[in-house]
Amino acid sequence: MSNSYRLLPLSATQSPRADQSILRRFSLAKWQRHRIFVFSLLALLSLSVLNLLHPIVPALFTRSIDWDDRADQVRKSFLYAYSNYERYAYPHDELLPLSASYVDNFNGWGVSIIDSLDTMYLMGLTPQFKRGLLHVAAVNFTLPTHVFAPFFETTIRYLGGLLSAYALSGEPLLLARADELGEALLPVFSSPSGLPYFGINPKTGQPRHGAARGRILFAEIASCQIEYKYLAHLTGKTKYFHAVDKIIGIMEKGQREDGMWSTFWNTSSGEQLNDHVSVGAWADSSYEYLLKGYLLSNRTETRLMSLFKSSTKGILQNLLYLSPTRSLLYPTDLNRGYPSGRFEHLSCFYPGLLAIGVPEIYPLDPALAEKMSWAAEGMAWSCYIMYGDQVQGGRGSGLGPDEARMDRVAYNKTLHGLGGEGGGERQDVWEKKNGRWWDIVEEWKRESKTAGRWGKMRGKPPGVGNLASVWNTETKKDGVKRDYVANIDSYLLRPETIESIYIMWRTTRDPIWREKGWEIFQSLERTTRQKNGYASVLSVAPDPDRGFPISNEKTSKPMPVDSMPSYALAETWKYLFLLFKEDDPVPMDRWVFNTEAHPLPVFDWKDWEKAEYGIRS
Ligand code: DMJ
Repeated sequence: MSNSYRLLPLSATQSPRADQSILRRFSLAKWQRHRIFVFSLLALLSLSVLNLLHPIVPALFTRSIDWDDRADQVRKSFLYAYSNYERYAYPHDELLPLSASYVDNFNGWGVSIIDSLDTMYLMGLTPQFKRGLLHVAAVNFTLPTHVFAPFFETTIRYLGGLLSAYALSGEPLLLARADELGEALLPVFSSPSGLPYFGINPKTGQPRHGAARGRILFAEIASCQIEYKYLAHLTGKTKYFHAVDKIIGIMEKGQREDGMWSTFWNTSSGEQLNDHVSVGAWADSSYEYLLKGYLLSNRTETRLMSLFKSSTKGILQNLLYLSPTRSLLYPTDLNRGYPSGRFEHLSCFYPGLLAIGVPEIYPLDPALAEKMSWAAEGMAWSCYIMYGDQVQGGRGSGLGPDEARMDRVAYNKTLHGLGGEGGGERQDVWEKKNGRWWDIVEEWKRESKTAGRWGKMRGKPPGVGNLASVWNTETKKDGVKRDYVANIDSYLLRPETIESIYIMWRTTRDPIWREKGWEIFQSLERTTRQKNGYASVLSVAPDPDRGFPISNEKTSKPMPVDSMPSYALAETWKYLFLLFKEDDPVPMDRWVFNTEAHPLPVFDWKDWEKAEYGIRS
């Protein structure tokens, strides 16, 4: 007879005295219950203490992981990529890892070498760095008269690469060549408005429009600020400063009411040409350089900060949306006010930028800074999820698609339309607002303030917090809606997600970001490593039944593409290495990364420079 059977009638009808053995057993059971209660209490207490300690002493929780060893594994991986470049492609622009050959797609000046110099310096790859210097000494920054250097790419990769390697190593040759290149590119600003042309012939000084004649992208307008201003400071050449600072004046005048700028501009007139706004392709780094220019000048160029603040507010209010089921927070672009629902890999630099901006904005606008920190965390997590969803127990690529199309709630006339229960909105109004994060957060703030004690908000806002990855597309295996389809399914060795993960780690010290970065590094190794280097892949998301749509049958991996872009050497491996390295060789309070991950040092303008450039603080 079991205890439980005998105890039941006791509690219901019998006196405890009636059966001493039952009483003894009951007492024993009571004692056992006490013990369980005490143990549970202790366990709860320890969990709470651990939970309290977690953000304060994250090192306690990762002590068993040798992060420097992981940094070393990244270093070896970079070395594998670069050695293959040196073997099959040196001194050309980029390695073709499948054909063990090369391509000259960025002026033929050896972009992989110059883009890699600072990565090699930081990783302590001295022989490779020295061979890189020999190339810098020998390279001829010239082109046949009918060929034009693209200004944006030449600035961020070559000029940024030379300046950063100079700042780290102090090697005068690097500055001399940077100055020579800066001079050769300078006639690009000779348009009537002062905006840069698309390209320039460095020999003749002849500028040229891009494929869309007379039109330039917003990203191409201002992504030269920090390179040219640092060069102005190093050389004392005021023309460098004035050429790029004029663009800030044009941006100040042209800032839209919503705080942003259009993606297409007329080079000659300096006017904006379309009603399309984005933080992804066509726009990204021009927003980035507002904050970074301010920080590089040791917070003295305050006009850059006010543009950064107003544009950040506009972006947070207008471009951030939540997916309907998983509440994935993502930035999208607006066409005439309508969100496209596109979530680009390129825009995954943005959470990192916000994280850097939070302490800068806080003294000026604490409420905006609070939203920035939520948005940074939520979007960085969504960017990671794009990778995490493709891991699929190690069967998938573990890499994020170049672009996802996010689900949105479809307009339902009865529910959302005129006379319906949802407030009655016209379809066009609904299409713009449905899922807009700023409005949802404002609503959440109002509601949780009323619900919470002492008017304090409870929990994390919508779109913020860690989500689990989903195994497969909806209803196939785990039955969870993903909320997106990968509509550009390739992974091009891009850095943006790793960049934000790195910044989230440096700013929050939450080890989860390092763990996620490690997961991505392992996916990179598994999916993109080839016999002669690393290769982009055509497709990251396999169909649960049929595997990768275009796959390499021998390996059942996604089909590789014959390309190893120089930005992977400059950015992807560098951010991974710095994420795991315990000692930080480029602390964020003293270094500012250009958009190609080339760190430039924060500097103080001299008095004469302040007077010349009208810098007051
Ligand atoms: C890089 O060349 C730079 O980060 C640029 O700003 C945009 N993206 C590419 C890599 O994806």
